[in-house]
Amino acid sequence: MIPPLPPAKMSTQDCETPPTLHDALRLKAHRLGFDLCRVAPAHLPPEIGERLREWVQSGAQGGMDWMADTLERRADPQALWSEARSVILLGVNYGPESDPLEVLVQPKSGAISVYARHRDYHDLIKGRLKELAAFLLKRAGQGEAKVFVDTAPVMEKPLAQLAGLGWQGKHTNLVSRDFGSWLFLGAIFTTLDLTPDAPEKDHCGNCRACLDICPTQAFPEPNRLDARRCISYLTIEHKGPIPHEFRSAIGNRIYGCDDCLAVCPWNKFAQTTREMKLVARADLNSPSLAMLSRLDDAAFRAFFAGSPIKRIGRTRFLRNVLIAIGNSGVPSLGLEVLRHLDDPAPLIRGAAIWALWRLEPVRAQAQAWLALKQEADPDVREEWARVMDGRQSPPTAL
Ligand code: B12
Ligand code: SF4
Ligand code: SF4
Repeated sequence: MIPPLPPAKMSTQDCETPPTLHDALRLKAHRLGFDLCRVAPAHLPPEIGERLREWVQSGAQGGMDWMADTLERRADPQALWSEARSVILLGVNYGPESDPLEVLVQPKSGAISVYARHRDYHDLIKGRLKELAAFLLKRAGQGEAKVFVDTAPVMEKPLAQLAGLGWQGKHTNLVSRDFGSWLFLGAIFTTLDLTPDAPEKDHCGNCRACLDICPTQAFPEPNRLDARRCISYLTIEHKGPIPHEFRSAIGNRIYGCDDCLAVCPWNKFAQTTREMKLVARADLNSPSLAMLSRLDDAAFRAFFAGSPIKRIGRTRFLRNVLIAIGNSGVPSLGLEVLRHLDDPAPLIRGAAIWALWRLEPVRAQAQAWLALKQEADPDVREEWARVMDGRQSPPTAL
Protein backbone atom coordinates (compact mmCIF):
# COMPACT_ATOMS: atom_id res chain seq x y z
CA MET A 1 0.00 0.00 0.00
CA ILE A 2 1.26 3.47 -0.90
CA PRO A 3 1.70 5.82 2.13
CA PRO A 4 -0.81 8.61 2.91
CA LEU A 5 -0.76 12.11 1.48
CA PRO A 6 0.79 15.01 3.45
CA PRO A 7 -1.55 17.52 5.17
CA ALA A 8 -4.23 19.06 2.94
CA LYS A 9 -2.84 22.61 3.06
CA MET A 10 -0.05 22.84 0.55
CA SER A 11 2.83 25.22 0.25
CA THR A 12 4.81 25.17 -2.96
CA GLN A 13 7.95 25.80 -0.91
CA ASP A 14 7.38 22.69 1.22
CA CYS A 15 6.96 20.59 -1.86
CA GLU A 16 9.73 21.74 -4.23
CA THR A 17 11.29 18.27 -4.26
CA PRO A 18 8.44 15.87 -3.64
CA PRO A 19 9.77 12.73 -2.00
CA THR A 20 6.72 10.51 -2.50
CA LEU A 21 4.05 9.83 -5.08
CA HIS A 22 1.50 11.40 -2.75
CA ASP A 23 3.43 14.61 -2.27
CA ALA A 24 3.95 14.83 -6.00
CA LEU A 25 0.26 14.26 -6.65
CA ARG A 26 -0.80 16.96 -4.23
CA LEU A 27 1.74 19.44 -5.53
CA LYS A 28 0.73 18.76 -9.12
CA ALA A 29 -2.94 19.17 -8.15
CA HIS A 30 -2.17 22.52 -6.55
CA ARG A 31 -0.26 23.66 -9.64
CA LEU A 32 -3.17 22.64 -11.83
CA GLY A 33 -5.45 24.92 -9.81
CA PHE A 34 -7.05 22.45 -7.39
CA ASP A 35 -7.33 23.77 -3.85
CA LEU A 36 -7.93 20.46 -2.10
CA CYS A 37 -6.74 16.96 -3.02
CA ARG A 38 -7.39 13.95 -0.80
CA VAL A 39 -7.98 10.23 -1.11
CA ALA A 40 -10.92 7.97 -0.23
CA PRO A 41 -11.33 4.22 -0.61
CA ALA A 42 -13.36 3.25 -3.68
CA HIS A 43 -16.42 2.16 -1.73
CA LEU A 44 -19.12 3.94 0.24
CA PRO A 45 -20.86 2.77 3.43
CA PRO A 46 -24.07 0.93 2.43
CA GLU A 47 -26.30 3.47 4.23
CA ILE A 48 -25.29 6.13 1.69
CA GLY A 49 -26.65 3.99 -1.15
CA GLU A 50 -29.73 3.17 0.94
CA ARG A 51 -30.50 6.87 1.43
CA LEU A 52 -30.03 7.52 -2.27
CA ARG A 53 -32.49 4.70 -3.07
CA GLU A 54 -35.03 6.14 -0.58
CA TRP A 55 -34.57 9.59 -2.11
CA VAL A 56 -35.21 8.32 -5.62
CA GLN A 57 -38.14 6.16 -4.47
CA SER A 58 -39.75 9.21 -2.88
CA GLY A 59 -39.59 10.98 -6.27
CA ALA A 60 -37.46 13.85 -4.85
CA GLN A 61 -35.39 13.89 -8.04
CA GLY A 62 -38.39 15.24 -10.00
CA GLY A 63 -37.76 15.12 -13.73
CA MET A 64 -34.08 14.19 -13.38
CA ASP A 65 -34.79 10.68 -14.66
CA TRP A 66 -31.08 10.04 -15.04
CA MET A 67 -30.84 9.89 -11.23
CA ALA A 68 -33.16 6.86 -11.25
CA ASP A 69 -31.60 5.34 -14.37
CA THR A 70 -28.09 5.41 -12.89
CA LEU A 71 -29.13 4.62 -9.32
CA GLU A 72 -27.14 1.42 -8.69
CA ARG A 73 -23.93 2.65 -10.36
CA ARG A 74 -24.17 5.90 -8.39
CA ALA A 75 -24.82 4.17 -5.07
CA ASP A 76 -21.60 2.19 -5.13
CA PRO A 77 -18.27 3.09 -6.78
CA GLN A 78 -17.61 -0.64 -7.22
CA ALA A 79 -20.73 -0.95 -9.34
CA LEU A 80 -19.45 1.86 -11.54
CA TRP A 81 -15.95 0.39 -11.90
CA SER A 82 -15.21 -2.83 -10.05
CA GLU A 83 -11.40 -2.55 -10.46
CA ALA A 84 -11.26 0.85 -8.76
CA ARG A 85 -9.39 0.76 -5.44
CA SER A 86 -9.07 4.45 -4.58
CA VAL A 87 -10.78 7.71 -5.41
CA ILE A 88 -8.88 10.99 -5.44
CA LEU A 89 -11.25 13.84 -4.60
CA LEU A 90 -10.43 17.31 -5.81
CA GLY A 91 -11.93 20.62 -4.71
CA VAL A 92 -11.77 23.92 -6.59
CA ASN A 93 -12.57 27.04 -4.60
CA TYR A 94 -14.94 29.34 -6.50
CA GLY A 95 -15.45 31.79 -3.63
CA PRO A 96 -17.11 35.02 -4.89
CA GLU A 97 -15.60 38.48 -4.46
CA SER A 98 -18.79 39.96 -2.98
CA ASP A 99 -22.02 38.88 -1.31
CA PRO A 100 -23.91 36.93 -3.99
CA LEU A 101 -27.27 37.70 -2.37
CA GLU A 102 -26.99 41.49 -2.90
CA VAL A 103 -28.64 41.17 -6.31
CA LEU A 104 -31.80 39.70 -4.76
CA VAL A 105 -32.96 43.19 -3.78
CA GLN A 106 -32.45 44.68 -7.24
CA PRO A 107 -35.83 44.10 -8.92
CA LYS A 108 -34.73 45.19 -12.40
CA SER A 109 -31.86 42.66 -12.38
CA GLY A 110 -31.70 38.89 -12.63
CA ALA A 111 -29.85 36.83 -10.02
CA ILE A 112 -27.50 34.23 -11.47
CA SER A 113 -25.96 31.81 -8.98
CA VAL A 114 -22.24 32.21 -8.32
CA TYR A 115 -21.36 28.94 -10.01
CA ALA A 116 -22.70 30.22 -13.34
CA ARG A 117 -21.29 33.75 -13.37
CA HIS A 118 -18.13 32.62 -15.14
CA ARG A 119 -16.75 29.89 -17.41
CA ASP A 120 -18.43 26.48 -17.25
CA TYR A 121 -16.52 24.69 -14.50
CA HIS A 122 -17.11 21.31 -16.14
CA ASP A 123 -14.93 22.34 -19.08
CA LEU A 124 -12.33 23.84 -16.79
CA ILE A 125 -12.02 20.95 -14.34
CA LYS A 126 -12.29 17.99 -16.69
CA GLY A 127 -9.10 18.80 -18.63
CA ARG A 128 -7.19 19.31 -15.42
CA LEU A 129 -8.45 16.07 -13.92
CA LYS A 130 -7.24 14.23 -17.01
CA GLU A 131 -3.84 15.89 -16.72
CA LEU A 132 -3.60 14.96 -13.05
CA ALA A 133 -4.65 11.36 -13.73
CA ALA A 134 -2.04 11.04 -16.49
CA PHE A 135 0.59 12.47 -14.14
CA LEU A 136 -0.36 10.02 -11.38
CA LEU A 137 -0.15 6.95 -13.60
CA LYS A 138 3.15 8.06 -15.08
CA ARG A 139 4.67 8.59 -11.65
CA ALA A 140 3.26 5.31 -10.32
CA GLY A 141 4.43 3.46 -13.42
CA GLN A 142 1.30 1.31 -13.28
CA GLY A 143 -2.48 1.31 -12.94
CA GLU A 144 -5.48 2.82 -14.67
CA ALA A 145 -7.60 5.88 -13.93
CA LYS A 146 -10.90 7.47 -14.96
CA VAL A 147 -11.96 11.05 -14.29
CA PHE A 148 -15.41 12.30 -13.27
CA VAL A 149 -16.93 15.70 -12.68
CA ASP A 150 -20.59 16.22 -11.84
CA THR A 151 -22.20 14.51 -14.83
CA ALA A 152 -21.07 10.92 -14.10
CA PRO A 153 -23.01 8.63 -11.71
CA VAL A 154 -20.72 9.28 -8.75
CA MET A 155 -21.77 10.36 -5.23
CA GLU A 156 -19.20 13.12 -5.13
CA LYS A 157 -20.28 14.70 -1.83
CA PRO A 158 -20.25 11.55 0.36
CA LEU A 159 -16.93 10.52 -1.23
CA ALA A 160 -15.49 13.98 -0.59
CA GLN A 161 -16.55 13.75 3.06
CA LEU A 162 -14.95 10.32 3.28
CA ALA A 163 -11.72 11.77 1.90
CA GLY A 164 -11.92 14.65 4.41
CA LEU A 165 -12.48 17.61 2.07
CA GLY A 166 -15.37 18.72 4.25
CA TRP A 167 -18.73 17.49 5.50
CA GLN A 168 -22.22 17.37 4.06
CA GLY A 169 -24.01 20.25 5.74
CA LYS A 170 -27.71 20.27 6.52
CA HIS A 171 -28.25 21.78 3.04
CA THR A 172 -26.63 18.53 1.74
CA ASN A 173 -23.69 20.29 0.06
CA LEU A 174 -20.11 19.83 1.14
CA VAL A 175 -18.86 22.50 3.55
CA SER A 176 -15.13 23.05 3.93
CA ARG A 177 -13.37 24.47 6.96
CA ASP A 178 -11.06 26.33 4.55
CA PHE A 179 -13.44 27.45 1.82
CA GLY A 180 -16.93 27.39 3.32
CA SER A 181 -19.66 26.51 0.79
CA TRP A 182 -17.80 27.41 -2.38
CA LEU A 183 -16.13 24.25 -3.62
CA PHE A 184 -16.57 22.49 -6.93
CA LEU A 185 -15.85 18.79 -6.72
CA GLY A 186 -14.19 16.39 -9.11
CA ALA A 187 -12.99 12.80 -8.78
CA ILE A 188 -10.37 10.46 -10.21
CA PHE A 189 -11.05 6.76 -9.81
CA THR A 190 -7.94 4.62 -9.96
CA THR A 191 -6.90 0.98 -9.68
CA LEU A 192 -3.96 2.13 -7.54
CA ASP A 193 -4.21 1.18 -3.89
CA LEU A 194 -3.60 4.56 -2.23
CA THR A 195 -3.82 4.94 1.55
CA PRO A 196 -7.00 6.92 2.32
CA ASP A 197 -7.00 10.22 4.20
CA ALA A 198 -9.09 10.68 7.34
CA PRO A 199 -12.78 11.56 6.83
CA GLU A 200 -14.20 14.90 8.03
CA LYS A 201 -16.72 15.15 10.87
CA ASP A 202 -20.00 17.05 10.85
CA HIS A 203 -19.54 20.59 12.18
CA CYS A 204 -23.08 21.93 11.76
CA GLY A 205 -23.99 21.62 15.43
CA ASN A 206 -27.31 23.30 16.26
CA CYS A 207 -27.15 25.70 13.33
CA ARG A 208 -30.03 25.53 10.86
CA ALA A 209 -29.51 28.81 8.98
CA CYS A 210 -29.53 27.11 5.56
CA LEU A 211 -32.79 25.28 6.29
CA ASP A 212 -34.54 28.42 7.49
CA ILE A 213 -33.50 30.72 4.66
CA CYS A 214 -34.70 28.45 1.84
CA PRO A 215 -37.35 30.49 -0.04
CA THR A 216 -39.28 27.40 -1.16
CA GLN A 217 -38.89 25.22 1.96
CA ALA A 218 -37.09 22.57 -0.03
CA PHE A 219 -35.78 20.68 3.01
CA PRO A 220 -38.37 18.27 4.45
CA GLU A 221 -35.77 17.58 7.16
CA PRO A 222 -32.09 18.41 7.76
CA ASN A 223 -29.71 16.71 5.27
CA ARG A 224 -32.50 15.92 2.87
CA LEU A 225 -33.45 18.02 -0.17
CA ASP A 226 -36.62 17.71 -2.19
CA ALA A 227 -35.24 18.80 -5.56
CA ARG A 228 -38.77 19.40 -6.89
CA ARG A 229 -39.01 22.42 -4.58
CA CYS A 230 -35.46 23.70 -5.07
CA ILE A 231 -35.06 26.85 -7.18
CA SER A 232 -31.84 25.46 -8.58
CA TYR A 233 -33.76 22.48 -9.95
CA LEU A 234 -36.75 24.57 -11.06
CA THR A 235 -34.69 27.12 -13.00
CA ILE A 236 -32.04 24.76 -14.44
CA GLU A 237 -33.25 21.17 -14.69
CA HIS A 238 -37.03 21.47 -14.88
CA LYS A 239 -38.19 21.57 -18.49
CA GLY A 240 -41.86 22.52 -18.25
CA PRO A 241 -43.74 25.51 -16.85
CA ILE A 242 -42.61 26.43 -13.33
CA PRO A 243 -45.32 25.29 -10.88
CA HIS A 244 -47.41 28.24 -9.71
CA GLU A 245 -46.78 27.59 -6.02
CA PHE A 246 -43.07 28.47 -6.42
CA ARG A 247 -43.24 31.40 -8.84
CA SER A 248 -43.34 34.29 -6.40
CA ALA A 249 -40.79 32.69 -4.05
CA ILE A 250 -38.35 32.48 -6.96
CA GLY A 251 -38.12 36.28 -6.94
CA ASN A 252 -35.49 37.41 -9.44
CA ARG A 253 -33.44 34.17 -9.42
CA ILE A 254 -33.06 33.30 -13.09
CA TYR A 255 -30.43 30.56 -12.93
CA GLY A 256 -29.76 28.51 -9.79
CA CYS A 257 -29.89 29.69 -6.20
CA ASP A 258 -27.25 30.39 -3.57
CA ASP A 259 -29.28 31.26 -0.49
CA CYS A 260 -28.56 28.13 1.55
CA LEU A 261 -24.89 28.23 0.59
CA ALA A 262 -24.38 31.95 1.19
CA VAL A 263 -25.91 31.99 4.67
CA CYS A 264 -23.58 29.34 6.11
CA PRO A 265 -21.49 30.70 9.00
CA TRP A 266 -18.52 28.64 7.84
CA ASN A 267 -18.19 31.11 4.96
CA LYS A 268 -16.30 33.36 7.36
CA PHE A 269 -13.33 31.20 6.37
CA ALA A 270 -14.14 31.44 2.67
CA GLN A 271 -11.58 32.91 0.32
CA THR A 272 -12.01 34.55 -3.06
CA THR A 273 -11.13 32.12 -5.84
CA ARG A 274 -7.53 32.22 -7.10
CA GLU A 275 -8.68 30.97 -10.50
CA MET A 276 -9.13 33.89 -12.90
CA LYS A 277 -11.50 31.83 -15.06
CA LEU A 278 -13.83 31.49 -12.06
CA VAL A 279 -13.99 35.21 -11.31
CA ALA A 280 -17.48 36.50 -12.10
CA ARG A 281 -18.06 38.18 -15.43
CA ALA A 282 -18.97 41.77 -14.57
CA ASP A 283 -22.03 41.62 -16.84
CA LEU A 284 -23.38 38.54 -15.02
CA ASN A 285 -23.36 39.99 -11.50
CA SER A 286 -26.67 41.81 -11.90
CA PRO A 287 -27.73 41.67 -15.56
CA SER A 288 -30.71 43.77 -16.61
CA LEU A 289 -33.90 41.74 -16.99
CA ALA A 290 -34.98 44.00 -19.85
CA MET A 291 -31.77 43.30 -21.74
CA LEU A 292 -32.00 39.55 -21.14
CA SER A 293 -35.62 39.41 -22.26
CA ARG A 294 -34.62 40.89 -25.63
CA LEU A 295 -32.01 38.24 -26.49
CA ASP A 296 -32.97 36.26 -29.57
CA ASP A 297 -31.50 32.80 -30.05
CA ALA A 298 -28.29 33.98 -31.72
CA ALA A 299 -27.76 36.75 -29.17
CA PHE A 300 -28.44 34.33 -26.30
CA ARG A 301 -25.80 31.93 -27.59
CA ALA A 302 -23.29 34.71 -28.10
CA PHE A 303 -23.91 36.30 -24.69
CA PHE A 304 -23.64 32.99 -22.83
CA ALA A 305 -20.82 31.45 -24.90
CA GLY A 306 -18.65 29.36 -22.54
CA SER A 307 -21.17 29.72 -19.70
CA PRO A 308 -23.17 26.81 -18.21
CA ILE A 309 -26.31 28.87 -18.82
CA LYS A 310 -26.05 28.16 -22.55
CA ARG A 311 -26.84 24.52 -21.74
CA ILE A 312 -30.48 25.19 -20.81
CA GLY A 313 -31.19 27.02 -24.07
CA ARG A 314 -32.96 30.29 -24.71
CA THR A 315 -36.51 29.00 -24.23
CA ARG A 316 -36.04 27.76 -20.67
CA PHE A 317 -33.88 30.76 -19.82
CA LEU A 318 -36.48 33.20 -21.09
CA ARG A 319 -39.14 31.39 -19.08
CA ASN A 320 -37.05 32.17 -15.98
CA VAL A 321 -36.47 35.79 -16.99
CA LEU A 322 -40.21 36.31 -17.49
CA ILE A 323 -40.99 34.85 -14.06
CA ALA A 324 -38.45 37.29 -12.56
CA ILE A 325 -40.04 40.16 -14.50
CA GLY A 326 -43.43 39.12 -13.15
CA ASN A 327 -41.98 39.31 -9.65
CA SER A 328 -40.24 42.65 -10.20
CA GLY A 329 -43.14 44.97 -9.43
CA VAL A 330 -41.68 47.29 -12.10
CA PRO A 331 -44.56 48.33 -14.42
CA SER A 332 -42.25 49.52 -17.22
CA LEU A 333 -41.07 45.92 -17.66
CA GLY A 334 -44.61 45.10 -18.85
CA LEU A 335 -43.52 46.33 -22.30
CA GLU A 336 -40.85 43.62 -22.44
CA VAL A 337 -43.47 41.02 -21.63
CA LEU A 338 -45.91 41.97 -24.39
CA ARG A 339 -43.57 40.98 -27.21
CA HIS A 340 -43.45 37.41 -25.85
CA LEU A 341 -47.19 36.78 -25.70
CA ASP A 342 -47.09 35.37 -29.23
CA ASP A 343 -43.68 33.69 -29.03
CA PRO A 344 -43.58 30.38 -30.97
CA ALA A 345 -42.53 28.52 -27.77
CA PRO A 346 -45.50 27.69 -25.48
CA LEU A 347 -43.17 27.76 -22.46
CA ILE A 348 -42.36 31.41 -23.17
CA ARG A 349 -45.94 32.38 -23.97
CA GLY A 350 -47.13 30.82 -20.71
CA ALA A 351 -44.54 32.63 -18.58
CA ALA A 352 -45.28 35.90 -20.40
CA ILE A 353 -48.99 35.62 -19.56
CA TRP A 354 -48.16 35.13 -15.89
CA ALA A 355 -45.76 38.08 -15.90
CA LEU A 356 -48.30 40.35 -17.59
CA TRP A 357 -50.96 39.34 -15.11
CA ARG A 358 -48.63 40.21 -12.25
CA LEU A 359 -47.57 43.57 -13.65
CA GLU A 360 -50.70 44.70 -15.47
CA PRO A 361 -53.67 42.64 -14.30
CA VAL A 362 -56.30 44.79 -16.00
CA ARG A 363 -54.58 44.56 -19.38
CA ALA A 364 -54.07 40.80 -18.96
CA GLN A 365 -57.75 40.26 -18.18
CA ALA A 366 -58.81 42.41 -21.13
CA GLN A 367 -56.78 40.19 -23.49
CA ALA A 368 -57.60 36.84 -21.93
CA TRP A 369 -60.93 35.97 -23.57
CA LEU A 370 -59.80 36.46 -27.18
CA ALA A 371 -56.35 34.98 -26.56
CA LEU A 372 -57.86 31.87 -25.00
CA LYS A 373 -60.02 31.34 -28.09
CA GLN A 374 -56.96 31.48 -30.34
CA GLU A 375 -54.58 29.40 -28.18
CA ALA A 376 -54.15 25.65 -28.84
CA ASP A 377 -51.47 24.65 -26.33
CA PRO A 378 -53.04 23.20 -23.14
CA ASP A 379 -50.48 24.70 -20.74
CA VAL A 380 -50.82 28.16 -22.26
CA ARG A 381 -54.60 27.89 -22.29
CA GLU A 382 -54.44 27.08 -18.59
CA GLU A 383 -52.44 30.29 -17.97
CA TRP A 384 -55.08 32.40 -19.75
CA ALA A 385 -57.88 30.56 -17.96
CA ARG A 386 -56.28 31.40 -14.62
CA VAL A 387 -56.13 35.07 -15.62
CA MET A 388 -59.77 35.02 -16.65
CA ASP A 389 -61.03 33.65 -13.38
CA GLY A 390 -58.51 35.56 -11.26
CA ARG A 391 -56.81 32.48 -9.85
CA GLN A 392 -53.45 34.17 -9.42
CA SER A 393 -52.09 35.98 -6.43
CA PRO A 394 -51.72 39.78 -6.68
CA PRO A 395 -48.29 41.30 -7.36
CA THR A 396 -45.84 41.34 -4.46
CA ALA A 397 -42.73 43.50 -4.28
CA LEU A 398 -39.37 41.79 -3.90
C1 B12 B 1 -28.46 16.08 -8.76
C2 B12 B 1 -27.63 17.29 -8.36
C3 B12 B 1 -28.33 18.47 -8.03
C4 B12 B 1 -29.84 18.49 -7.84
C5 B12 B 1 -30.16 17.82 -6.48
C6 B12 B 1 -29.27 18.34 -5.33
C7 B12 B 1 -29.07 17.38 -4.19
N1 B12 B 1 -28.81 17.95 -3.03
O1 B12 B 1 -29.13 16.18 -4.37
C8 B12 B 1 -30.13 20.01 -7.92
C9 B12 B 1 -30.45 20.37 -9.36
C10 B12 B 1 -31.26 20.51 -7.01
C11 B12 B 1 -28.77 20.59 -7.56
C12 B12 B 1 -28.63 21.86 -7.04
C13 B12 B 1 -27.39 22.39 -6.68
N2 B12 B 1 -26.18 21.88 -6.93
CO1 B12 B 1 -25.94 20.09 -7.64
N3 B12 B 1 -25.51 18.30 -8.10
C14 B12 B 1 -26.22 17.24 -8.32
C15 B12 B 1 -25.35 16.00 -8.58
C16 B12 B 1 -25.29 15.77 -10.11
C17 B12 B 1 -25.78 14.72 -7.87
C18 B12 B 1 -26.09 14.92 -6.35
C19 B12 B 1 -26.73 13.68 -5.77
O2 B12 B 1 -26.16 12.60 -5.84
N4 B12 B 1 -27.92 13.83 -5.19
C20 B12 B 1 -28.67 12.73 -4.60
C21 B12 B 1 -28.85 12.96 -3.11
C22 B12 B 1 -29.76 11.88 -2.50
O3 B12 B 1 -27.57 12.82 -2.58
P1 B12 B 1 -27.02 13.70 -1.37
O4 B12 B 1 -27.37 15.13 -1.62
O5 B12 B 1 -25.60 13.38 -1.18
O6 B12 B 1 -27.94 13.14 -0.24
C23 B12 B 1 -27.45 12.57 0.90
C24 B12 B 1 -27.99 13.25 2.10
O7 B12 B 1 -29.30 13.67 1.82
C25 B12 B 1 -27.86 12.14 3.09
N5 B12 B 1 -28.92 12.06 4.07
C26 B12 B 1 -30.21 11.82 3.88
N6 B12 B 1 -30.83 11.81 5.08
C27 B12 B 1 -29.90 12.03 6.01
C28 B12 B 1 -29.99 12.12 7.38
C29 B12 B 1 -28.83 12.35 8.10
C30 B12 B 1 -28.94 12.45 9.58
C31 B12 B 1 -27.60 12.48 7.46
C32 B12 B 1 -26.35 12.73 8.22
C33 B12 B 1 -27.52 12.39 6.06
C34 B12 B 1 -28.68 12.17 5.37
O8 B12 B 1 -27.85 10.89 2.42
C35 B12 B 1 -27.94 11.12 1.04
C36 B12 B 1 -27.08 10.10 0.36
O9 B12 B 1 -25.76 10.19 0.85
C37 B12 B 1 -23.96 16.51 -8.01
C38 B12 B 1 -22.72 15.99 -8.75
C39 B12 B 1 -22.40 14.56 -8.33
N7 B12 B 1 -22.19 13.71 -9.28
O10 B12 B 1 -22.39 14.26 -7.15
C40 B12 B 1 -24.08 18.05 -8.13
C41 B12 B 1 -23.49 18.88 -6.98
C42 B12 B 1 -23.95 18.26 -5.69
N8 B12 B 1 -24.12 20.18 -7.13
C43 B12 B 1 -23.39 21.17 -6.81
C44 B12 B 1 -23.83 22.51 -6.73
C45 B12 B 1 -22.76 23.59 -6.66
C46 B12 B 1 -25.21 22.81 -6.70
C47 B12 B 1 -25.87 24.15 -6.36
C48 B12 B 1 -25.17 24.92 -5.27
C49 B12 B 1 -25.95 25.01 -7.65
C50 B12 B 1 -26.66 26.33 -7.49
N9 B12 B 1 -26.03 27.35 -6.94
O11 B12 B 1 -27.79 26.47 -7.89
C51 B12 B 1 -27.30 23.70 -5.93
C52 B12 B 1 -27.39 23.43 -4.42
C53 B12 B 1 -28.74 22.96 -3.96
C54 B12 B 1 -28.65 22.11 -2.68
N10 B12 B 1 -29.00 22.67 -1.54
O12 B12 B 1 -28.24 20.93 -2.76
C55 B12 B 1 -22.00 20.71 -6.43
C56 B12 B 1 -21.86 20.80 -4.90
C57 B12 B 1 -20.45 21.07 -4.45
C58 B12 B 1 -20.37 20.96 -2.94
N11 B12 B 1 -19.51 21.75 -2.35
O13 B12 B 1 -21.05 20.17 -2.34
C59 B12 B 1 -21.95 19.24 -6.99
C60 B12 B 1 -21.15 18.24 -6.18
C61 B12 B 1 -21.37 19.36 -8.42
C62 B12 B 1 -19.85 19.51 -8.42
N12 B12 B 1 -19.15 18.59 -9.07
O14 B12 B 1 -19.29 20.40 -7.86
N13 B12 B 1 -27.79 19.70 -7.77
S1 SF4 C 1 -30.56 26.29 -3.53
FE1 SF4 C 1 -32.13 27.78 -2.86
S2 SF4 C 1 -34.10 26.78 -3.21
FE2 SF4 C 1 -32.50 25.18 -3.33
S3 SF4 C 1 -32.40 24.35 -1.27
FE3 SF4 C 1 -30.88 26.01 -1.33
S4 SF4 C 1 -31.98 27.84 -0.63
FE4 SF4 C 1 -33.52 26.30 -1.13
S1 SF4 D 1 -25.74 26.90 7.45
FE1 SF4 D 1 -25.43 25.87 9.43
S2 SF4 D 1 -26.60 23.95 9.26
FE2 SF4 D 1 -26.34 24.75 7.18
S3 SF4 D 1 -24.51 23.76 6.41
FE3 SF4 D 1 -23.84 25.70 7.31
S4 SF4 D 1 -23.30 25.17 9.44
FE4 SF4 D 1 -24.52 23.47 8.63
